Amino acid sequence: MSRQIVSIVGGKETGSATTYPSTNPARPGEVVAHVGLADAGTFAAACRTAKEAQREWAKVPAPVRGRVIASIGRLVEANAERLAHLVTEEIGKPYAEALGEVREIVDTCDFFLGEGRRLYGQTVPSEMPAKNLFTFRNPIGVAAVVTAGNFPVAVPSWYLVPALLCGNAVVWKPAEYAAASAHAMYQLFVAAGLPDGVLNIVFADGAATYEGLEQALGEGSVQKVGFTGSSEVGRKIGELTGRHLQSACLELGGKNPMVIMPDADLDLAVEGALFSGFGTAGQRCTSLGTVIVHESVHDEFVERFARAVGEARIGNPEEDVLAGPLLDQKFADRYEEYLTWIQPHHQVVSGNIGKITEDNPRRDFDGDSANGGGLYYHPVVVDGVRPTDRLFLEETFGPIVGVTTFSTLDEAIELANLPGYGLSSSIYTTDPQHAFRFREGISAGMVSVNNSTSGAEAHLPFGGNGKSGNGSRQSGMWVLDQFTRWQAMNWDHSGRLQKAQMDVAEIEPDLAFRLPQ
Ligand code: UN1
Repeated sequence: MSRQIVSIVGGKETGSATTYPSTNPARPGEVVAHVGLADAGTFAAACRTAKEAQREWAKVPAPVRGRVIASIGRLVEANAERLAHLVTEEIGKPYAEALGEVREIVDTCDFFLGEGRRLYGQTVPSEMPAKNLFTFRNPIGVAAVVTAGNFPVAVPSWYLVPALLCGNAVVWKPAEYAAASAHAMYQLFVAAGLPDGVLNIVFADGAATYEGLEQALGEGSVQKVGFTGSSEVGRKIGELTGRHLQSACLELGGKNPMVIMPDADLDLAVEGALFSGFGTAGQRCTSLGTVIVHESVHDEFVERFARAVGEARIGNPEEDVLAGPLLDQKFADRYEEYLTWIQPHHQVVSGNIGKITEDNPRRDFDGDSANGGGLYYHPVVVDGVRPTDRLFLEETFGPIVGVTTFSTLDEAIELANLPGYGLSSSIYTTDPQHAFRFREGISAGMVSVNNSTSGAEAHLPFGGNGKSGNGSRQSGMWVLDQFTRWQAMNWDHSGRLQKAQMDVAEIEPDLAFRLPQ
């Protein structure tokens, strides 16, 4: 069933300049939603509307805002299956994973509903008598949130929930190809009682969003930009916000390494590599990039890994499959380009590559492959990857994993850091010393031991370094620093002017004192 959806600003549907068809990647002929795209002016106007609404929203006591977050969680829970089916229909994420993604919104609400009753500031002793010091967390104002479509609802909730809880208004620009899922989530949020204008959803293409954002920043109607997407666009957003003396919250790509030590449980490592590399068809920013396996277990690991990949079910995302189709045609096109990075010195150990079709079939495949078919691709494992290869150095969003070898842990850590990203990482080992040495040496914001590179829990800090982000962190209590600014207050009730650093009592020590011999 195809829907017509448009941006909603201040509680009202807006007009749109053009229409974008968001299609089902399992059956690209099927339009999930006709999405009206707004222009830059609409985006900037949404930020002005949000600015207006934010004043009143900030006055609502934080515990009451926390109750709204609690209601959002309940509404999402009560609509979980519907929302998850829509996510599966629109971006091809296997249903079990889509349901997990919806669960992540509820987890985020569960965490932040209590924060409404904390949102702690501090009382701090003063250096002078009859004077008290305090800190307060103030909302920042308006957050413009621009999100990708591989996690069309969970990742946006990491921004939206804490931003709203802290007393900010939000203008949310989701990915066009995941617009119907975003629109459904918007409806659940407003059903919880958010006043008009506190949460606004704007569908727009990248160029209009950038222009609208530039205008809004110039007008002073945006105080924080949250962005999840590519490193390339992240740089542009970082530059733009920097010019306006703001620091964006940037969550970008990854080339996430998995190190396999000679002491690893190889069955566990194979299972971890399979899910890390090919779950969500390799389209998580936390997906596995390169397996860095010790030379002594390389042959055995590669053989078992290739077998597991060969046996994995790819197909209809409504069924019990490891992966469904790629998110959208533009991702399929880009992925086909990554396949051209495979060189003569590489060995593809996983079988066929490219799109699954009647002429390029896959065992047990039950997806639609006739007449152009769904955007299904063979999962690819490339052995013999070298540190100078593009396949080793650059993110390859999609179902392709490289394999390389090492001889010492130091060398493995160096290889793991070489591409210059720093989102997630993993090590398989049974030796705690290896685990902690790896943790210390790896540049990534997240480290898994004997677990997938993907699958971070919603109440730990999520975020990257290097090309994966600017050090900002989402989730849990750490994200509060993105959506609030600390304010320091001092209150002198002595009835006179006490000058800091000058009118301070001195206690003279006897610094020449020594213990008797
Ligand atoms: C992303 O791909 O942008 O840790 C986020 C994970 C998920 C989130 C991924 N919880 O894999």
